Amino acid sequence: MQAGISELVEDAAAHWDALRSLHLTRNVAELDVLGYTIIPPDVVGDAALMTAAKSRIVALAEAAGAVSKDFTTYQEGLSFELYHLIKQGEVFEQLLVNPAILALGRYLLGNSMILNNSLAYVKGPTDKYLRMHCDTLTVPDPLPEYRHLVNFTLVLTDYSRDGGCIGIVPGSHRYRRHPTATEAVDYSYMHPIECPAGSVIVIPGNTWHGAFPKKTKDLRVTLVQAYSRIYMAPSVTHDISAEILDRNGPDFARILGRDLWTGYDQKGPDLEKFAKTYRTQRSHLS
Ligand SMILES: O=C(O)CCC(=O)C(=O)O
Ligand SMILES: [Fe+2]
Repeated sequence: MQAGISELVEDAAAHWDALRSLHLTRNVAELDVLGYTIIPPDVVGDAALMTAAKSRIVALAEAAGAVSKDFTTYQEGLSFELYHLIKQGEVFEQLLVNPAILALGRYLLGNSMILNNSLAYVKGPTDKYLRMHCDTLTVPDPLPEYRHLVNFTLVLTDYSRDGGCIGIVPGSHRYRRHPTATEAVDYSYMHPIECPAGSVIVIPGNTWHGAFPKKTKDLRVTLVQAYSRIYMAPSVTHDISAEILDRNGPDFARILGRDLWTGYDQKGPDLEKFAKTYRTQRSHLS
């Protein structure tokens, strides 16, 4: 067998084993047909970490003055945002390498996937919708058929329509374009994603989504971990302290770009790292 083909065969078998053993095959079908999926709490695991993440995010938001801003930020319908959570608590470091998230993420983005964004939202009552958009903000139409970026939304409080949950247009990933300004505010096709705390909503970058107004008085709390293929410029810095890298394993370091050959200086690239690029060129699962 040719080297390139054997790599693809190996990659396919390894991904299928991981997806099957973690009970994620149904999610792959939903991603294909609907353009999103919900990983249920019992498959996500990490219940204690999710609860701890919620308390930490609310405390960070309050310390950042969220209460006086009614939990809003710069854009209509957008909740109070916190940035780069993995620099703000060990709990976030651990959730970054959740096994179910890694298995689905690597199936969608290749084993070489890296962290693109790390965000948290705290949303209070609002009568505003968050307008619909695709998360591949920097990719022009026509959007690519395979995934460049995937948003893993960790649901830390129960999601309901009246509670201002995310809304998704099922099947919109097939349009392979961003919504127009008119389409972005036509919420009639937006389907509420209702699910219990502890779930993870998987939203690949082509899928149209927004959020509903929040009629209930409590806070909606969300952690977003977005991952991308290696050639997309990350939204957050990968400059993470040695202390944080040392206390986490190799998966963590890889997601933070420590296997990338790019960013070299006059000494040139690390050839061992550079060689791995040829594998990703041959298999979109690598
Ligand atoms: O959680 C929400 O309200 C949606 C935010 C959003 O569009 C995103 O995380 O990409
Ligand atoms: Fe989004």
